[in-house]
Amino acid sequence: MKTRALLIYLATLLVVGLSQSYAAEVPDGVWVRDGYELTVAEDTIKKPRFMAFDKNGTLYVSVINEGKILACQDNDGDGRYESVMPFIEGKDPKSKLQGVQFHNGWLYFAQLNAISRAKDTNGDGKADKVEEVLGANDLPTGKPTGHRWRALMIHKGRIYTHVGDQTNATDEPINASERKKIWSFALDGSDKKLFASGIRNSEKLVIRPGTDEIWGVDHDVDMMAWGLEGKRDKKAAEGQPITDHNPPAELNHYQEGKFYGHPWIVGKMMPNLMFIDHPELIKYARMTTIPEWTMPAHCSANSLIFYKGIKIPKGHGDAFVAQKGGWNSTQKVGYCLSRILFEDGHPYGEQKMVSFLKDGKEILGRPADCVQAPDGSILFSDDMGNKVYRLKYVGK
Ligand SMILES: [Ca+2]
Ligand SMILES: [Ca+2]
Ligand SMILES: [Ca+2]
Repeated sequence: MKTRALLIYLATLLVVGLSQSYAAEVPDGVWVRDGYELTVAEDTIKKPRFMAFDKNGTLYVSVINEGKILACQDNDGDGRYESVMPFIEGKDPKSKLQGVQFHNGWLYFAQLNAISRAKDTNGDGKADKVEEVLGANDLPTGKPTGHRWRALMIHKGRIYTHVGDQTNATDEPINASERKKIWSFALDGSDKKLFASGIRNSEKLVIRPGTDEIWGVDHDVDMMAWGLEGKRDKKAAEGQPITDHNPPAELNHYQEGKFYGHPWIVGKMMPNLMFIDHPELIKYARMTTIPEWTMPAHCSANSLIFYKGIKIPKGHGDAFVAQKGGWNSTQKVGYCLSRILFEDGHPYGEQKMVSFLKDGKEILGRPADCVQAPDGSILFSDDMGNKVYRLKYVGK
């Protein structure tokens, strides 16, 4: 008996030792703001995309390429999610399973052709009740091209969704397509209403704490001045002096009935140079609501959260933005998690929190989505490095 106990003890030591020595580390060269600690929360998921927590602290992660949503548990509360189980699986990767949100005991999830909800009714950790709330016929979809990642948000009994432009910048009458717009529905899928338009690609919508305001980040157009620059050689810095710096990525406050400029007006009321001769350019400019904040061109601001609580000093009400970094700049831009500082409901500054750009050249990660964990830390997914990171304030 004694020997057996000793063997079990030794085996446990070995397993603990091995799991510790194999625990993934933050790559050398990742920059983290002073006062914060960056650790790896999860490193077994291939291309983790969007994330949501339920009330018990289970983290759900969508994996587009595998058509799955994984349920992750941090059983000992150390910030590392050691248990990863499929909650939903078998969805077509082409359906772009992305947006997830927990609401009223259900995990809602968005695909290009559906918004559904799922529940685990027998406690085995897997969804066994899955219902389609909205199908392809109800949803704004259009051609399966372009920016196909469906945003999903539920707020005050309404489902909000958006699908981006079917091309880089589609010049068509505003009402010609249901894309480039935010729509809302009742929770049972009825009562479809147009909410806002002129939006290129806002993959996540969020509510600003203490309000009913809907906010989102919008990727703006690529190749904007290529027609003037006369070159498509993105390796030659002199080839795109305008396109490298324009147009900015946007943080928008989306309001009912408003138009946000795309594709004709970009950033803070600047004409999209592709449409400089468009007969209705000024009409569209007069209609446009400009962003509340802009971020560097081609940073690919992909997702955001508003921070709630006190675990990050003065963090309550600030936005954190996952910037994936884009292809259309000769310089590397983005590849970071940034914080947009708010006062009286409006942004006034931006700080880099984590940067995955080493020496301005080497890309060590691409933040895709961010969420606030129940313990007040921020988790963000990196779908290039196959990790979920955890950023925690540790300063005094
Ligand atoms: Ca753990
Ligand atoms: Ca189940
Ligand atoms: Ca805009």
